[in-house]
Amino acid sequence: MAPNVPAVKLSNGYEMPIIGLGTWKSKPGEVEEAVKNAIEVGYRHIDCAMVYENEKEVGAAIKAKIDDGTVKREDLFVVSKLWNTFHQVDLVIPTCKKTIEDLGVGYLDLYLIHWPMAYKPGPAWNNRDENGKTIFDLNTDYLQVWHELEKAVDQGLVRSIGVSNFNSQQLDRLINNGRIKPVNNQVECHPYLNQKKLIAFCKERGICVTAYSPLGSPDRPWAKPDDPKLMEDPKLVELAKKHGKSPAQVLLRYQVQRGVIAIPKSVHKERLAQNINIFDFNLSDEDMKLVDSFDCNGRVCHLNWVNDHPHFPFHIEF
Ligand code: NAP
Ligand code: SBI
Repeated sequence: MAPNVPAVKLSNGYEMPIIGLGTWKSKPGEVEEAVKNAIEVGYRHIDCAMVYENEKEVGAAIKAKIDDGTVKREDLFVVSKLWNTFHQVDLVIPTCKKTIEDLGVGYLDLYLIHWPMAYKPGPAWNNRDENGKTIFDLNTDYLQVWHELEKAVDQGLVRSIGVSNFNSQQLDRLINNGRIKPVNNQVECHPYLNQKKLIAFCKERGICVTAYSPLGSPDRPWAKPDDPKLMEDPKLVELAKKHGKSPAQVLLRYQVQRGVIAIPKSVHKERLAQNINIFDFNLSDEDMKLVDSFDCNGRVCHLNWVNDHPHFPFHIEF
């Protein structure tokens, strides 16, 4: 039977399921089946982005599961993100509308600024100069982007707005200058980068946190054979054995037990089911402390190739 997934209440009253499906790297040819299977096994939260180049296929799967009566639109929590080449004020609302159109969902439950860094618009996701360097747009500030997202709420395109990959200073700048408070910050989070300080900071401000790459993103395109593999960490494997669960299940249970939303990606039905079946066991305080102790600044989505952008988020501690 599909588990009943708990939800986190957002500061504006909407509810966001604590486990969602990640869709980055899910190929257009496999993501449709993955999303259908995910809905089948109980997922109601889907994490999307225009830059994943698969929103039409995700949308086809959502439509299929609404058409066959498995879910209604209002049962789903659909998230998408505005990519860095669409930060310019006249591009934000049209880009949001294109995502809604591709997903075929009518409105988004949550729309995020994917990164605080604006890139030059153009045909590519990263428009590069003759040296292969991403061209930044230094005239567009994420605060202007935020004001456009506020208009998207006013226009009924999106129910909630938030950010991704924002640091504490960038969040406070939005809070102090915006009309609407961000409800969510989606950041890389797993035991090798447990984000304790950023999570506490967000909590104090009523902002919930979504953990991306909660399994350590082993399929990230820049992974090297010798990089540490979180799911194979011997201490984690031992803890998983003790609970009769998989390492992935322990990683996800760790997040939900600390009130953090997690969005594992998989295109395999058995893993999709495994990753949402985490509500029938508990990690003890001692187990949680052990997992906390794995923290080692092990960021995998470091984007160090754009670390000279003035709004690069990872130069300060959190
Ligand atoms: P992840 O969810 O940490 O890991 C995905 C990898 O784990 C895939 O290789 C998947 O393989 C494998 N996997 C899934 N379940 C498993 C299980 N039970 N046992 C063993 N292996 C398992 O990585 P991610 O895709 O980087 O992060 C998740 C989502 O977060 C993304 O898809 C995206 O939606 C979001 N994200 C957002 C940002 C951002 O900037 N906002 C950045 C990164 C990620 P199979 O698919 O083959 O099963
Ligand atoms: C992409 F589509 C291409 C590159 C890339 O690198 C950083 C991580 C990221 C992102 O920005 N959001 C993701 O889900 N993955 C990504 C996505």
